[in-house]
Amino acid sequence: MDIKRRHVLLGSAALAGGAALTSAQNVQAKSNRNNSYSGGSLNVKALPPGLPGKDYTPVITPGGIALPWKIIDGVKVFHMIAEPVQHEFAPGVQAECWGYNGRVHGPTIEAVEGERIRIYVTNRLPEATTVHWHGLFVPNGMDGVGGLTQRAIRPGETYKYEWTLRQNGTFMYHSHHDEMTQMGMGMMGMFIIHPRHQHNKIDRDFVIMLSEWKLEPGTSRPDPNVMSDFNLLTMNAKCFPGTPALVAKQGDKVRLRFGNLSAMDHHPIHLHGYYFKQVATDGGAIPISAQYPETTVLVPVGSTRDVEFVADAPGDWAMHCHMTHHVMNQMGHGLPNMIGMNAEGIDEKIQSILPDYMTMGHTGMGGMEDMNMVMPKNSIPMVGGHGPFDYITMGGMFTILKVREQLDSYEDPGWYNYKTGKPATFASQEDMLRDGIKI
Ligand SMILES: [Cu+2]
Repeated sequence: MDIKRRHVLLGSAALAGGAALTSAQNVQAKSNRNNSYSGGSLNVKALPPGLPGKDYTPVITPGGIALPWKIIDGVKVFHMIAEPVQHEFAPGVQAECWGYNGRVHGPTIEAVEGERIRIYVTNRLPEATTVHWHGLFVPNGMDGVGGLTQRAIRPGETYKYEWTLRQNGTFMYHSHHDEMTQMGMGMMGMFIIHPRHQHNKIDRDFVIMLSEWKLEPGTSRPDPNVMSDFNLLTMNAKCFPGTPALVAKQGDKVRLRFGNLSAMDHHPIHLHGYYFKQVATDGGAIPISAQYPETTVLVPVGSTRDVEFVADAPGDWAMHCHMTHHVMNQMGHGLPNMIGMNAEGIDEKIQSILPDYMTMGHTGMGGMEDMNMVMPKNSIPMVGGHGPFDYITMGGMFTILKVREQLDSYEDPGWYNYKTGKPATFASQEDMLRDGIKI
């Protein structure tokens, strides 16, 4: 075979390969054509960078920030720094976690479909790391899986990821090297891609990452090695009473974008006072005909879920994971069951040996805040914080949607002032007599 012939053969093989790729891309493009999320060809031409206020309305990350960027020659450029971070989960409980750019979790990356982006990642951790762009259509070499698609970024090194965004929606990023340790230490964040043309105007667009941690009271670093006994359940790495409220004005259209990168748990997030519709997952938009009303959205590990509703009912509405152990803080798990136990006389007897002894939990856990317990260092009560009427006996994955008739700003407006819909209160004798309620 002469050299010319070989060239022809190589050329046609390349051509055939090229044709096959094109047809596979067509299939993918077709399969994504029915919704606003477009997959398909890797060879898309980049569009100019989108600008906040002009091309999109920025999302809100309660307790967090957006990752800053700059535009260099038409490319949106970000710089992430993986590093140890001193983080506060709630007043009184802190730990040295691992995060990005001085934050746990990392800042929210916000971009626009069609943009070309370049993300530098500098590693200031004591071990190698990578960043995986979860749910994103990337060229394979940008996928960030340590060992598989790249050499892991060693301490002190800076790597560069670059591609053109070919979809829109709610996505995530996280370490994909020594995942159990690095994700257990906090190395994750949300990645939002706005559509190039905004058809659906949202007034309040909240981003909430769900995750879970083990922080033994009295210690100063999360333990990523546990498999089931997590004791800090967080929204954007905060547990109640440290979670900032979500504030909306009556009539605002609200979107909640949840992501879940917990180690081992799915989270059914329940909103009081409303129903919502699930409008998208990280796989794409859900057609309107397939959306149905719900009051709880299950956010499985490794997934995102977008829900939308109109905030038409004013008040302070609880929003929380409905797994009861996920609305407890440290030390709420694995206690001996004392409910119904007769503690009379026991305290005095044991106090003769242990002066600080107090039997707890025999009437339930709701009164614990009154006990003036001496708390171990770096820990918080297993439930709650002070509310306007009483102690709120929830912790962990709990926050409050505050909807107000009037608002001058979206700063936390404080507790709801009941003009209508008065709170439940003592039943009067007259009421009970009238309704035949005997006590
Ligand atoms: Cu949960």
